[in-house]
Amino acid sequence: MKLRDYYPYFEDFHEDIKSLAKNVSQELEKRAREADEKGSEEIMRENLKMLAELGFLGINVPEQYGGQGLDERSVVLSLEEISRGCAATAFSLGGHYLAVDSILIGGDEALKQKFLPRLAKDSVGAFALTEPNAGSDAASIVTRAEKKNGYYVLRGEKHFITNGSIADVFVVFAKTSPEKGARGITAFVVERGTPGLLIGKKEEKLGVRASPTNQVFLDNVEVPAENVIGKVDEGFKIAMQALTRGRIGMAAQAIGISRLALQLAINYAENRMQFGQPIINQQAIQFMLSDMLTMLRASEELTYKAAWLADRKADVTLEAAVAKLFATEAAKLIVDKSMQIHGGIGYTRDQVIERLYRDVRILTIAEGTSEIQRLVIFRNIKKALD
Ligand code: COS
Repeated sequence: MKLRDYYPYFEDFHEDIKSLAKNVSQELEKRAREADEKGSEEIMRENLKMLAELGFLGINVPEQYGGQGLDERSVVLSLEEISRGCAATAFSLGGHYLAVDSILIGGDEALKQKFLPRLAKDSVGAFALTEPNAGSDAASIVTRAEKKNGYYVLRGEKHFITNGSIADVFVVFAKTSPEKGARGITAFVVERGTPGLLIGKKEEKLGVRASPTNQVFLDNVEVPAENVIGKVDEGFKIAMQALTRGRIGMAAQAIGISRLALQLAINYAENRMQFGQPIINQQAIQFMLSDMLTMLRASEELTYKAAWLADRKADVTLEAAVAKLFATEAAKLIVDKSMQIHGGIGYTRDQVIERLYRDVRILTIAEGTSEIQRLVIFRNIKKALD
């Protein structure tokens, strides 16, 4: 099926992006099981290297900084296809994009020139906002940044940092004016190897196990003032804007997982014989499959539309939240139904659906829980009805 025949949001070149991403996804799929079982950082490094060589790390970085200069729709199609082959790799790529987007959104020319070419080529990014006591309430972070002789000295502790152990470039959010709440947060770029930047324990996760998640400690890390992203005290908005794009990407990851779960369910139902015939002949199974496709179509529509609006430079805070909420919750249901169709065998490690069941669970939590998406939607609800 050609995208353009079905959705008005795409142009011809998007077809090429999708097929390139599909090809690389097939490669990633070959080691997805091993990566999951071992929780392998090494495989993730190799996967990201492969993606880097094909230009995916810099997909939305303008060509003048060494990237591909493509759009949000290309990001969506890439994440969707990659997630279908290896959800953990798409999750790490999404973490990288949050760092890239923070610099794209808030960085001045000098900062973009300093970091984007590396991030577009082969450096992996991480986005360090969350802290032990600041998850959904992101403005309550307590990591401090104090200015001293042309440097900012960062002190604090970050938690659940995607790519922590493999990132070369960290976007770190810290309080510069603690008394000012959300209006007192600044974004910094911190390079791996900077004294005092310490990577802590790797979390043993339920799913997306090959995507490393770490604690990150900032023990009096001296960051040059030129590494401030945008203006001092204005970092919270950069975080929110980067997360808005990230949420469209999360919705895309949900689509990739949903599509695979549906495909696996159809294949299984066509081949599984019970009561003398394939179970796909049973109306109960047919109805489940129909519901799954309906949810998938709705997820696609919301996600592609949000990306298309983002490419038109519209404010997509609301659309990103709607797409993320719907697509990730739908993915959870779709994967669950697929497992139900698989029956007992689906509950075993032998089946891909067992991995998807674990991988999908993070999507309604990361980059803003479903409850945070509802909060964002509610705050925009009147505007939506104008
Ligand atoms: N785009 C641009 N600016 C935004 C914004 C957005 N999407 N959301 C908020 N802002 C701005 C507000 O306009 C406000 O600006 P002013 O000070 O100029 O008025 C400022 O940021 C503070 O916003 P607000 O008062 O809404 O902040 P809250 O503390 O209420 O937090 C939520 C808002 C809950 C939406 C935010 O904390 C959030 O998204 N939390 C989830 C964090 C998350 O996704 N974590 C995942 C971990 S990172 S992988």
